[in-house]
Amino acid sequence: VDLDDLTLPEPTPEQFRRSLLHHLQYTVGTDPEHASKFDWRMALSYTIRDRALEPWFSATRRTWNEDRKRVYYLSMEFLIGRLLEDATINLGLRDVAVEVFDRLGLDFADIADDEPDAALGNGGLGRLAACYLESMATLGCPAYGYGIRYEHGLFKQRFEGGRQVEAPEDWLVTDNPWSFTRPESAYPVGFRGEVVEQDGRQVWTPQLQVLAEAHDTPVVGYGRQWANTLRLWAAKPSADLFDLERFNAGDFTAAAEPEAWARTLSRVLYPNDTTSRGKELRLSQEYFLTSASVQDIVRRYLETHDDLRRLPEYVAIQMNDTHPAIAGPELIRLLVDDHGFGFDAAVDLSTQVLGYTNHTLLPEALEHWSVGLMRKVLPRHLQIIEQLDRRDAELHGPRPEGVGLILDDQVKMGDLAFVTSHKINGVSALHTDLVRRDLFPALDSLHPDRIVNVTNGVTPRRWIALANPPLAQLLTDTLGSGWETDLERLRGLEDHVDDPAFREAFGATKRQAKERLAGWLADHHGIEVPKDALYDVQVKRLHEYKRQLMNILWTIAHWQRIKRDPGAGWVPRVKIFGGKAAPSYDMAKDIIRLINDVAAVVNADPETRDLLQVVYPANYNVSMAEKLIPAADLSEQISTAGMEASGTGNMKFALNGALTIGTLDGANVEIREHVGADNFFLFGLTADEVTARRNEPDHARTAIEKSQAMRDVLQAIAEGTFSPGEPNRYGGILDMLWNSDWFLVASDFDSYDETQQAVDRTYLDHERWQRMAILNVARTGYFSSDRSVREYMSHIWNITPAL
Ligand code: DL6
Repeated sequence: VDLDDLTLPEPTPEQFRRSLLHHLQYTVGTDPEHASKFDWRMALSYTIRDRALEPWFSATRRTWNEDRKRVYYLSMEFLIGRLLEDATINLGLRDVAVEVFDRLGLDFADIADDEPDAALGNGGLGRLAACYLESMATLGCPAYGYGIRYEHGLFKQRFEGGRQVEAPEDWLVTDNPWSFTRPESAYPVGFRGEVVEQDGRQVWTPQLQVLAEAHDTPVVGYGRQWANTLRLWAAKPSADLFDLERFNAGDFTAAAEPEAWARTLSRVLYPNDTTSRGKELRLSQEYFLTSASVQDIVRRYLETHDDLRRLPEYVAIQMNDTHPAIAGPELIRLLVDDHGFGFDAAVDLSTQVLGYTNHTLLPEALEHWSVGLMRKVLPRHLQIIEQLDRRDAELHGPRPEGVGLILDDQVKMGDLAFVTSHKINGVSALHTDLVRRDLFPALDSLHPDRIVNVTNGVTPRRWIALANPPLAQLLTDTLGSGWETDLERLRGLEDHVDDPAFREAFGATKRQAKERLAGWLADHHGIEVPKDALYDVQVKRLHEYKRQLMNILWTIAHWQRIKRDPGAGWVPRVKIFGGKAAPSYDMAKDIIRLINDVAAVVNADPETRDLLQVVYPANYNVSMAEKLIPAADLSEQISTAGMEASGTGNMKFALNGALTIGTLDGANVEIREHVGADNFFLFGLTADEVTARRNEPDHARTAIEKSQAMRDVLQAIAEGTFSPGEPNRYGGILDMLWNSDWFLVASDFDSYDETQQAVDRTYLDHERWQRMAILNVARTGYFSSDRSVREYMSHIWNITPAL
């Protein structure tokens, strides 16, 4: 077959229109007169998808023909959001699509807005994986993302009486036009059972077997030269799981139980991002993803090679945190049990192939599995881990207390990932230092070359071109095209910072984004906000270390001050919050309720209404972020220093011209270095000061007693100002603040307060603010995920891109 015959030319508007109408009729099965928004979206998606297939096929063919090394990115989460508009932009078809819909009397943006978010992730780690997939495709790095095709992604959030209520998310309820089912790519994944020794070999006979079926989504790079694959595994019970004997005996429920268990493996995303609860289902999900992926990787390699010893020349596997850390033992198992390798050779080979990214130091997020559970679920893997542990002890002599893969009957997944990887990376310079110093000091001194830093990045295609078209247009008008793939070119904006016309144009892009957000808040959430206030935004998962609590306490302090002196020339502010709390995280849910309670009181106050408003649109997700971030003037990055590994929202805001109020935490440190200390609102204790402060007895009480503002706020809460008739509603929060305050809200409060006042003063100096905002955009090109992916390619994966 001459495949070139099938190649689609770059469409003229007329050809695009014909394609669209063709799909509407022949794929969706309707006509323009009767088509709903959904029908149009599907027709558009198929039209765009047709064009994505070409770079997808050609990249795949080239990778095979040139026998290229591939990267395999294993992640339990891919927070990809919507795909349609992103693919349209990356294929260079947005203008044509807008024009065609215009001619049809329809609005492209409105159609694109119909797409549900693919919310297959909780937050930072999953969104980072999505940015990296897009950058790998843009750079021509042959890669597969491997994940789970959860039927239900991250829960939907709504508020009832200010409280978070969760409902299941159902992105797959309607057709997913982006996904191709590959029934021929299905792998058995075994669980439980026994290991017996036969002729000196260990033979594992699993008790349960589940099939992992591949569903592929093309990920198109910007400039349509390359596309990679996101392969998501869906769990299907293998035929023998259905117990026909029991069924025939009339016990229908019991007969179907193993089948139902199998399906749960890809049923729901675990909704916690920072707590590892050590549950059997989670471990099983992690193994399900990992085993299917590793089998697929080895199968693909063996299609064109016969010597597994050369695997590291062709395969790099990146473990996105420890969730897929069972990849080491799994690869070792395949090499030893199925391919006749000796244990040491298998370990050496696996280690050369694997890399591990650490995304958190929070103790509650560091995964460990009890030996008992491991033995039950993955008995052969436990043997391998024990053998690895013994081997490590033999190689390195007596080990200090606490060093080893198994401690207190728990398998430590971070240590396991470390010893089976050739490189371990943190996600910002500060975080990597802390990983070295606090998390893996002993392993680091044994393997001083293994820990490296790769500071996170975000894709400018989604976070500027898609999310902020007016700013993107201004960048193109000012710098020419090309900034999308060479973000350091933003530096060129510095030449224009003194030009009043440019500053005016820049200000206009922010105004447009604010108008768009205000319109959306009114239409979709029934919230009216002024368009000319300072938009002060904190959007991210709810967690005590991220300190949304400090933000809302300050909001109360600010409200009290305005009330005391309403005519003092205040800058009107809209305080915007967004984010979900893990369903079992009670303190975070209390904080959500407090924010909503404060919003209700403050927004109803006629004295302050024009000067302060608090809004918290429910169900924050990627597509909401795309609306909020471009409109922000102030970006709240206020975590307790030493606790936020990197942050990536901080980068998106700065790239969209918001100024940061932040601590010296995660990538804030590097953002500040890049934009310059004068263009960043710094406050708070440093990471080392945090450690020292925590050791001071009564630090919370002492700090509160020193702060009149904080005392006034706590008193108002205690009096029930925000919970009329129920003054004790926030007793838990107050008790925590007075008596423990691990996250040092009280210690940092006054510094935050002073810095917020500096924000107001600066905002009043319009020109100064504008300059600072422009310099933030100009100097944050470093935080493109293209730069991060290039660093992974050269420091970890040892791969050269094809483009
Ligand atoms: O590296 C991506 C992202 C960081 O930017 C955040 O600072 C960090 O909190 C986040 N971690 C997670 C959950 N961690 N685990 N496991 O999302 O990673």
